Amino acid sequence: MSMFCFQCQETAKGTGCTVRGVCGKTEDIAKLQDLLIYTLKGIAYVVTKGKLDAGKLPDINRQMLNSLFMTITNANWDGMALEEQIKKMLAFRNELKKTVALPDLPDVATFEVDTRENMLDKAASVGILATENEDVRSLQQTITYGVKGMAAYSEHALLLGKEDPEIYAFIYEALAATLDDTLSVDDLVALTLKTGEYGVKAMALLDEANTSKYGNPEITEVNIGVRKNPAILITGHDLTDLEQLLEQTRGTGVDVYTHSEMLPAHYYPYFKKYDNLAGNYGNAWWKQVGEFESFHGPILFTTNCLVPPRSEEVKNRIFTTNSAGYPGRSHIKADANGKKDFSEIIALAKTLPAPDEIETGSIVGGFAHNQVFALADKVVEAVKSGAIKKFFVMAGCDGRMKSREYYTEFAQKLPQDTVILTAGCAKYRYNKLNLGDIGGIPRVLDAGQCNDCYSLVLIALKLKEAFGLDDVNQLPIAFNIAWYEQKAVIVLLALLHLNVKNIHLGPTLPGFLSPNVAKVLVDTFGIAGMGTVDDDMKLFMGA
Ligand code: SF4
Ligand code: SF3
Repeated sequence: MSMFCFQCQETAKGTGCTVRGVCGKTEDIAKLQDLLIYTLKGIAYVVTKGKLDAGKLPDINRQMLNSLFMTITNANWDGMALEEQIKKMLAFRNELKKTVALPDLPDVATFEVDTRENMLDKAASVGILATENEDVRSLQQTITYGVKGMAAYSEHALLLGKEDPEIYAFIYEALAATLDDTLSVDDLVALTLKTGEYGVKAMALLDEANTSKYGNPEITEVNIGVRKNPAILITGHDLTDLEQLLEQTRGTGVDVYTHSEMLPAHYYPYFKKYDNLAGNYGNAWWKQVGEFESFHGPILFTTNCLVPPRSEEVKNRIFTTNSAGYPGRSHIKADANGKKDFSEIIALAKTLPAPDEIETGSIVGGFAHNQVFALADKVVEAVKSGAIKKFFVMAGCDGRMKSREYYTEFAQKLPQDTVILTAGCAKYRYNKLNLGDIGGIPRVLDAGQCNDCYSLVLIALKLKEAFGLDDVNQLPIAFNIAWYEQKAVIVLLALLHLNVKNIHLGPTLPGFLSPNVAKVLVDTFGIAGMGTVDDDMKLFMGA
């Protein structure tokens, strides 16, 4: 076995990628990511054992977030960038060690690597399989993946100037706990739920960061056709990058289109002033391979999901920033004030043709908490009158597996008196189906990006209050969630922390759940996998 990774839904045979990732990840990249995580655990060890105040480590905290984000599926493919990050974090660890007197430091706090070769050697002994007990390994990884997702959301908040020292302290606590052999399975289950608790905090922080800067999302019609100008496509999740790109392209004759998870940017009032924000091009991340070919202009990746392009022509139009990376391509860094210079991208756009039209029309979204609260009376009335019988939370990620056609069929077969609440790139499986409305309330309510699942939670809590219920599980809401990468893991853990029961998770249950850990989730929370559309429909509708 040359590598081992089972962090995403597409993992080989549902159990683990051992030769090369289904995503395209090579053995070297997998190992460098493993070693980067191990290096972060070393820092977490020193911080927790040394009882250091996480709030007082600003540079390390920020680089912790960035490092964790770099290891998320489809974020960073650049071995050189990973190598550099490992060295940077080792230097931080060594500096930290000088500030505390800790006896008998273990390997995680003392190992040194300098060349690619000895990094790969070291990685071979510190990967996921280094933990022998299958259940302990499963919980350690569940916590680690939740922490990765939490770090991603915290990094977006950070780039908007919002930080929470408690989240950093928890990240250190959680990573250090994955090194602790004395913890029982029960301790680790408790820590898994605590990870969900901090996931809620991270999503709330990002919501506050986004809405305080860009306003509350509002109902918006987004053009999915194209104009005739040359253009730049921006993808990933980071709104500050979009803002800077729109400012810098203003008046240049270059349009900007969003792709995949950047679509919800259109819902924020702040971005409506940019007439160079032309629309949304294409669909979820996995369709980028074809869609980027017909787009013709440069593509800026602000985060995952980056799929390795199949042609040099497309590759040469890729630019990355933040935790995203691709070997041989420009990575745009911020200056000390967070400003980025996108002039290279804009100059390239001017030399390239306008995008080919792949579809026309528009889609509607913007149903985050504030907008739905504004409609609350109407929604409550529709439920009371029986016009809305049930809500289906179908948030999460999309992916390329054929079995995900389930979600399109499920949406199509849902009775007319049901409403879908969505967030994340999972929406592309049904957001162009024209499923109609119920008394003016659209049957697909898109709150935004995957982190905006936070909005769906607030909406559920608001409905609980409106109906005078004690428990969200008494509401007419079913959860039929699709997952792919580690941000979906933190969303799931957040829902479990909030005690949401009977979540259906598809298209397959995570490969990183051992049979015993999966059983705990099934027994405690009623988690279930995906069945056939007809069976699941009967189950959910109670027929
Ligand atoms: Fe396999 Fe997913 Fe890991 Fe890629 S990220 S190597 S597909 S488990
Ligand atoms: Fe999608 Fe990658 Fe997860 Fe933010 S863009 S939801 S998969």
